[in-house]
Amino acid sequence: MHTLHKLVINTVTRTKRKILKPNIYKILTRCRSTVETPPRQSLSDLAVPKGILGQATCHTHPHLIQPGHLTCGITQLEYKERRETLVNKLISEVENIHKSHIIIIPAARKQYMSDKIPYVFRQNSDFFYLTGCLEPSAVLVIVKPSQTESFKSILFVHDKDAHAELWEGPRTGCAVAAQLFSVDEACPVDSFPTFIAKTTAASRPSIVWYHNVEPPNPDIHAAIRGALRDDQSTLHDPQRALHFMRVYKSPSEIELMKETCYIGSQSVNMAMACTKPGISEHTVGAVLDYTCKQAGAEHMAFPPVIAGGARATHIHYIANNQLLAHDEMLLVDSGSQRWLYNSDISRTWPVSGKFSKHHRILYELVLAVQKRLINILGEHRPPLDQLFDSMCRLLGTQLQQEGILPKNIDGNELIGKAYRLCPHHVSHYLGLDVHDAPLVKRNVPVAPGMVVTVEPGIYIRPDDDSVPREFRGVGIRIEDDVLVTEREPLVLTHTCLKEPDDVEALVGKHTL
Ligand SMILES: [Mn+2]
Repeated sequence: MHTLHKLVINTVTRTKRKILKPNIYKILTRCRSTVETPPRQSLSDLAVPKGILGQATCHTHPHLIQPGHLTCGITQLEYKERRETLVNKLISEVENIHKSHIIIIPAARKQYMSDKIPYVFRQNSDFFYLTGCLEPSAVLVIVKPSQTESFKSILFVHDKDAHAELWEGPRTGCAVAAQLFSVDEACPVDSFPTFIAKTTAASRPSIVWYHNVEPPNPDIHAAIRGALRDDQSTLHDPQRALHFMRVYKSPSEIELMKETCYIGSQSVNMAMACTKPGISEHTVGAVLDYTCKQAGAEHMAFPPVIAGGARATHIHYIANNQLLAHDEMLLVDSGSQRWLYNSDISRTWPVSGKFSKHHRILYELVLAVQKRLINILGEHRPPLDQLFDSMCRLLGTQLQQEGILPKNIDGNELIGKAYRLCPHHVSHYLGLDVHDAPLVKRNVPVAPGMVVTVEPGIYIRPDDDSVPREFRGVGIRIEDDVLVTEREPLVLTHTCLKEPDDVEALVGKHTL
């Protein structure tokens, strides 16, 4: 990253210093700092065990995790408190003191691209949010007996196994997992089916909280379904309550969001700097990937859209295999994942480094709408669905002013025409998942602590004869990640260039 980072900085120094505020070193050194305030840990039994374990710890990977934290930026206590909050939320949803509650949250299992060849493992976000555990196929079970206030957290993990560890690397094992993840008990995953059958049988009548649809680990699904075959257990879904927790970011999560958004921003800036006519979309993708990883991301947040010219009118274009032509605009929708927290950024820039007259008209129009929407988000904190209505209205009016839509239409007809040119939603929640907390509907007003995207666009097909010819065959989207606060909304991706003059100053300034 150092070399690439210097290159972007030098480029910008030569052109316009103010457009990049380099503080990536701050991010990279944050975790190495020895002057960090010690994390708040009220319970003396919370401590991260030493030794080589199944995942990075503050002892083995001090360059990644601060002392006393379980995962980067998050303490054992915060994970413990999340489990407590979840239990209290679920119990208040279905108040019945005569019933026991059993909450089952499985980890993701490994996915394979072909025989024994795994994809990069991605933990299930709900499970990670409650445990900080990165182990595949683990299971969190929380048991709260009827008539009692207290509950017990049990984590099922893979126990130590010399042969398996020879192939796959060290495991945390049951003896250490309880301490590491600050749960009451850790048991081998193999014992989960028997445990769940016995526990449900002994807890009747019980309420079992388990996400039954699209289970993250189908291997244990049958065991859970089997345990529920009596008529004294009722199945409920814990996901809605969990998503209502996850949608509000804690102060430590906000720091992690700032960091991933900064990394994502710098990678898109670098992609701009490397763009030249004749290079392929795939090469731009390699720059994004490299820059994200060098800056501390595990990988990109999703397969990026890197679409030159009319290809940008296909919203989910990810073939990314065409060469970029001099007269095209390039739309990039990309993001980084750092410690499972995602950024999601879209920018559109001219391949040549200079906007054509008509491309600039469209670009400035989308940018004006995007900035207005960010203001609306702060001024009114509307539900995201309402922000979408605002986008359609604003786009319609602006397109009319530029003579792109006919002047003689208004109201719903105008909004309808604008919607046809921007057929996707203007916003989604962002966090551990790119489309975060999907069970929180977009009809609830946004509130401080939420991170949302603001991403208006216009997509004009080459054969769209309802639009003047000179505007056809282009897709433009500008997307920032915004933290809703008590005051002004905070644009977490503010270091990613979007002013047209700044963009022109950066595009093509770095030779690969
Ligand atoms: Mn998005």
